[in-house]
Amino acid sequence: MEKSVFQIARDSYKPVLPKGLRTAVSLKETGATTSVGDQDEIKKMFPNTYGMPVVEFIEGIEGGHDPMNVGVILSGGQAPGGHNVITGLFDTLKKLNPHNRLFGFLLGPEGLVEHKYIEITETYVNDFRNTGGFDIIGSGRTKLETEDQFEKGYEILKYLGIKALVIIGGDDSNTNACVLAEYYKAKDYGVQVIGCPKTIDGDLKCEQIETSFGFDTATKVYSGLIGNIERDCNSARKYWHFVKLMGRSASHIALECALQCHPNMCLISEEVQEKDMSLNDVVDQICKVIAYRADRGMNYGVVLVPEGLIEFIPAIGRLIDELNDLLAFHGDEYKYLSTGEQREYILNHLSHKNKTTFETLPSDVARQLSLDRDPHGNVQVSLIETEKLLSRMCTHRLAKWKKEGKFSGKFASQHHFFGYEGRCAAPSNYDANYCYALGSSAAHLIANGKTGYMATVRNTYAPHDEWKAGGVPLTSLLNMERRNGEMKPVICKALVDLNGRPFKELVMHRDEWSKETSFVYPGPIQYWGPSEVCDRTTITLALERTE
Ligand code: FBP
Repeated sequence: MEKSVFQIARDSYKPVLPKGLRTAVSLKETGATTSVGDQDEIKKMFPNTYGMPVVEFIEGIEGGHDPMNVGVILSGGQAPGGHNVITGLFDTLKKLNPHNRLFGFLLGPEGLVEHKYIEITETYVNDFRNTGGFDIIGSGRTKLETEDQFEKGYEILKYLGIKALVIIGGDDSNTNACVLAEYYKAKDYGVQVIGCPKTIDGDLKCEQIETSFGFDTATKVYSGLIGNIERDCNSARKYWHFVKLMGRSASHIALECALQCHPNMCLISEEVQEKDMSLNDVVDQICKVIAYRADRGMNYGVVLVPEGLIEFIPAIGRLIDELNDLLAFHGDEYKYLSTGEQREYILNHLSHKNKTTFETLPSDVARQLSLDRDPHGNVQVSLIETEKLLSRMCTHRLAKWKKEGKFSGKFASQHHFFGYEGRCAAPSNYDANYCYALGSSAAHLIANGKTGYMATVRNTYAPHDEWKAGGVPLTSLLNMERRNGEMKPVICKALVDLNGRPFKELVMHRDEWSKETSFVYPGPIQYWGPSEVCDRTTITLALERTE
C-alpha cells in the first residue's frame, strides 16, 4: 500500500510499555471480585468465571512458554488505536516465543462464525503500526450469543489450534466475550477468551478501566474541528452552529469537547434525564441563551449536542423502551408493512401515554425510532439528526417570541455531525501507547492461563514508568439489564457522573461561556513536539484521576 509522508514518519514511533511489561513479567493477584450488580443471579449464570481476582503485571522472573496460536477479533465501531492493540499483542506473543502465531478473524465476530481469517505476519502487521482504522482485519457488529455460534467458532479455533481468543470491543462485545469465556470453560474446550476496552464513546470505564481506547484521539479530533468552527463563528458573527457529537448513550465526548473548547452551550443527556426535561424544555433553554446574546448584539454561537440526547429525554426514553419490546416481539409481522402501515401499526399497539409522545414527534424522528435496532438492540442514534431537529424547533420558538416581543435578534443556523471523522484518526501518542500496552497485557494474560479477563492499563495520567498493566475479570463488570425484551447480563455502561469532577467543571463555567464568547481553539492533534502538547491526556481523565 502506498504510504503518506505522515504515515512513513509515524511508522517509526515506538510505543512505550509500562515498566511491568518491559522485561520478564510476574503476576500479582488481589482478592476475589463480585459483579457491579445482581450478584446472586450473575454468580449463578457464570459459575466458572465469577469471583476471580484482579491481576497486575510486575517485573519478575518468567518461565519459558510453549508455542501457542492466538486469534483476534475487532468488534463494533472503529476507535483509534485498534491496530496498536494488535501490534502490541503480536510483538509480545513473538517475544514470549518466536513460534507463537496470531490469526485475525475478518470483519468482526462474523469471521469467527463463518471461518474467515488470515494469519497476521510480521510483514503484514508492520504496515499498520500507529495507524488509525480497523482495516487490518476489518470490524463488524455481529452479536455472538447463541450456542450454535459458539460451537461454529470452536470448530475453527480447534482447527487452527488456537489457545486463546482476544476480542477487542465495547461494552456489548465484551459482554459477548464474557459469555463466550464462560461457555468454553464450562465445556472444558481449553480456549481462553480475553477482552480489550474499546470505544470512542468513553462509556466503558470503572475503577480498573480508566478509559476506553480511542476516546482520547476522537475527542482531540472533534475539539480541533469545533475550535475551527468557533473561529469561523467568531469571525463571521452570523451563525449559530449546532454540532452533534458521537457517543451513542453517554455524553462523555460532548463533555470533553466542551471542556476543551468552551462553547456557548453543551447539552448533557444525563442531566436532561435527571432533570426530567422535555424536548420543549431543552429548546427553551437554548433559545434563552440565543436571546440573551442577541440582546447584546451577538447573533452567533456554538451549541454541542450529544448524539444520544433523544433517548435521554425521559418521555422519549419511555417510548423507546416500549418500541424496543414491540419490535422484539412483533418484529416479523411489522417488518413487511409499508412505511405508512408501520406508523399505523405502532400507533395501534402503543400505550396511551407513549402514543401521545410518538404523535408529537416530528415524523422523521418518529420514523427513525421505529426502524430496526442494531444487532445489540440499540436505536441507531447516529442516524437521527438531532442537531437539525433542535435548530428547527429553535427557529419556530424564536419566531413566536419575536411576535410576542421577547426576541429582537436574528437567528441563522449551520449544522454539523462529528463522529465518523474521528473514529479512524491516527492514534494520539496517548492512544498509541495505551493500546500497544493493552495488546501486550492481553498476551501476558493468555500466557498466564487467564480467561474471562479484560486487559487493563491503569495510572495512565502518570508518567509511563508508573503505568500499571494487568487484567480485570469480565464478570465483575456485569449487571442485569433489559435488552430486546428480556433481562440479560450486560456490562454496565458508565454514563456521565453528575457528581463527577468533569461535569462539575462544566457547571462551574457554563453560565459565563453562554453569555460571553470564551471560545478556546485546541488545534489539531500533535504527534511530535513539546510533551505538554503531544502527550497531554483528556481533561476528563485528568479531572477524574488526579486530586
Ligand atoms: P462502539 O460502541 O461499537 O464502539 O461504537 C460506538 C459508535 O461509534 C457510536 O458513537 C455511534 O453511535 C455508533 O458507533 C455508530 O455505529 P455505526 O458504526 O454502526 O454507524
